[in-house]
Amino acid sequence: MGRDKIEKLWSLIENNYLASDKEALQDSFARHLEYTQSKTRYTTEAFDSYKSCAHVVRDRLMERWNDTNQTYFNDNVKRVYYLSLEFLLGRALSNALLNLGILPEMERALADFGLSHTDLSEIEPDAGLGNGGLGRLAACFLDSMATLQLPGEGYGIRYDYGIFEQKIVNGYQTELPENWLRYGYPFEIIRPEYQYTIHFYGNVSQYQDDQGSLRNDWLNTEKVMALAHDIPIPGYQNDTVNTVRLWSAKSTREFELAEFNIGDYVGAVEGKINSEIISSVLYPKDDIPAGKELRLKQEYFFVSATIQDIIRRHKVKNPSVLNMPDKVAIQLNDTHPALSIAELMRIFVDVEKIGWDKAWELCVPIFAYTNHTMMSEALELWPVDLLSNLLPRHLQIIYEINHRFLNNIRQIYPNEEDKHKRMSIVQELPQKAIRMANLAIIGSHKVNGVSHLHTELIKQKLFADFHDLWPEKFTSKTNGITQRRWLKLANPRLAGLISDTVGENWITDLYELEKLEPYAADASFGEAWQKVKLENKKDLALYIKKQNGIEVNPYSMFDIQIKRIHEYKRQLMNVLHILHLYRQIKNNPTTPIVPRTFIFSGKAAPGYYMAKLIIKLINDVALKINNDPETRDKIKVVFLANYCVSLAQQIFPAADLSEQISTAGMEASGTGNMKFTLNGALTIGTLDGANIEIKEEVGDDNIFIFGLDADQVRDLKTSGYNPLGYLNHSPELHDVLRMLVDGEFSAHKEDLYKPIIESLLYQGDNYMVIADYQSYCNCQQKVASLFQNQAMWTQKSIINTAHVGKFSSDRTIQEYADEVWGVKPVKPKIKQGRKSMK
Ligand code: 26V
Repeated sequence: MGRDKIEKLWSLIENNYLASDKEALQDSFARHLEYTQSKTRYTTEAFDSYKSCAHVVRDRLMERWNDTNQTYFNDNVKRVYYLSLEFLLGRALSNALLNLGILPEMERALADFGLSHTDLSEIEPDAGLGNGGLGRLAACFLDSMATLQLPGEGYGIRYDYGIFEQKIVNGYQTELPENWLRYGYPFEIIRPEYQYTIHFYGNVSQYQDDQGSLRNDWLNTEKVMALAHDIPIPGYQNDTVNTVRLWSAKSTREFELAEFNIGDYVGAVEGKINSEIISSVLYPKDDIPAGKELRLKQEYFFVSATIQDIIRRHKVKNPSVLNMPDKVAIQLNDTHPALSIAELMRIFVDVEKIGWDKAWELCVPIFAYTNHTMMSEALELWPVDLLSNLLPRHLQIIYEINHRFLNNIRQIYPNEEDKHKRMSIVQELPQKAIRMANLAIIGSHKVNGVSHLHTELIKQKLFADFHDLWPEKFTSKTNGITQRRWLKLANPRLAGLISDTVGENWITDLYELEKLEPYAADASFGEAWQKVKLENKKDLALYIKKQNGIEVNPYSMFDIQIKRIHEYKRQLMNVLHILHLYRQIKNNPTTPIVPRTFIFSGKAAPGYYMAKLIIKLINDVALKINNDPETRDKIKVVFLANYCVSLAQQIFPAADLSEQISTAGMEASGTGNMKFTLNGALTIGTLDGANIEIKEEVGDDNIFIFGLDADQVRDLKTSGYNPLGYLNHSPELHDVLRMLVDGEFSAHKEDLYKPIIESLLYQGDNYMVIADYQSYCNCQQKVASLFQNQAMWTQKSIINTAHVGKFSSDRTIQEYADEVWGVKPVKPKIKQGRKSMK
């Protein structure tokens, strides 16, 4: 085709842009309804309107998306790739409207048709491709990278089924598959041009090449294709639109043909389905990471496609891979993508034919690793048998990395056999297995924890040997959250009040909220603040009524614990306190009590028996207390099913009290704690994770801290902790546990809660619920008395929001960019004839 003709096309495209005034949006919407959705006046459903609206928005992301990508490409900038097996993105439509700056205009456009963008937004299913904190953190980071105009791209898996849908049946959690793609996802663009072959199994053949060097070929493999789907990630009103690229598994055509040729048509189709299973389901986070081959396949599938894509992109603009560290930074979100280190080494050594030492010298500065948990049982360990079968060449490479590493440390620490064993990538006993964290640390130039305390603990405990060896590798990066989603979108009333008072700059600079401080003691501002909270609580009360059929009093204290259900997070301690209040009222119905609504929400891993029993307990307690005429006007208990990003956006704005009560030393950071603070809730919490930093920011008088700190927990454990001893000194606790033993909440099955009692009293109470119980109840008493002074409470609420600036993920990402990745902001060059947002 003639160049001039192509030029004609591109000048047509690049000199065009889509207007976003009301009429243009309406016109676009109408077109999509007819031409994309194929709808008439008789057949249009709410879903069609949602989809058309999504397409209107998607169209408007495209120009900036293309210009952003072109700019990064043309300028050959250094990029950061955030590798994560999980992205809990939540809904895209309202976020894109906000970040494109066309929310008000869209509202007006739809209002003319009797539609509202909030109603339409709620039709969108959540993209729930994650379990909890780690996956949501990845999503907040994408938002911040785009807002800071950093050339950052996410890589992940396009699971057909995200985190399971939780239904409560008879008080028990049940899990249903969450087929979020069922009706198509309008925000993804399939990229058939980016497909890679992924190899599994097979064998390694060694030979000498012409130069006499030893070479390894990985042969006779089974092959699967990885197919790219891109989702745009818009920055906040700044022209930048970054990408998260998700891989889905497709069978190879080659594979299909072979089977078809032997005439087994149905068998061929079956085989095709088998290979495509790799990207079908997100693994729920179980208490024991099972050595499941499919999970390992997912990890390698993801890693191989991603590394191939990064190298392909690099080579388009650079003569060789030798300058990769100048152009590429790779962040490993936990060890799940840590095979990347072996994969990059394999490509450097086997494919690019670079010598081992040089290859390693290139590799280490590219990678950085974030650890997200102190719990040693959650560290990934892959049995050598599994690896040698699935990825024989990678196992050899891991052995080689380990061999060289051990040689080094044997010189540095001669005669310290135990240390060598601890630091080895290979665990020998009880089963030969690969320690993914050791691989990640050895192959990275930076390793970080996600709060100050967590970083100190990994330095001094979990990875102490590595910290001794490489102290400069370790760094702390306290987590953060995006205020765009968690305040501006989730809580429009509060966002409005704040912007009316101190302006809008907080949207991109959260420290601006400090300007609220002088208003904390201002009575009329306090009233406005309180009114917002009340309205938000009324909204949530309506939702509770609709979902659970429970009437709650919006003037009661909304005391909320929403997060994964896990023993270390101690939802159980919260329940014991509720039982204590219940007992108090029952024993003496005239005791003055501050009315509270206890709200829980969260999923338990499907195989985690104790966590599921705790959900059942919460629901049983709710059933009894909510229906007891003596107590139901004072305390209510609500378990909201199916906790997810969009539900979270409805709950945080309505919170008075934030429950952050993990056993000290166990919650790496927490990010829900930050979302509560942002929305003006006061925290009751232990000195754990980022709670400590929240306390530093808001001040000791504006947070309720109780219980043992991490050192005390450790000391008590080592000196021999006996929960029974506490019980003998606390008749109140005795009474509370008695109710569980006597089956007061489980009339149908008296010993239902026996495992809970056993674990607390006779199995060592690993999470120190009993040890912290009294301190927790005392602290809750202080909370209650403060709540009686609404003016004072409100003042502290304002101060909390005013001091939350540090916990913006913009701050976190700026630190990673400066101290770990070495990437700089890049302004997209907007094509002539197009309109910039700035
Ligand atoms: C482990 C496994 C193992 C089995 C397969 C699926 C799966 C998924 C995730 C994990 C590890 C989860 C670690 C995690 O989520 N940590 C949380 O990270 C948050 C963000 O840094 C932090 O705020 C939380 O405190 C921390 O618990």
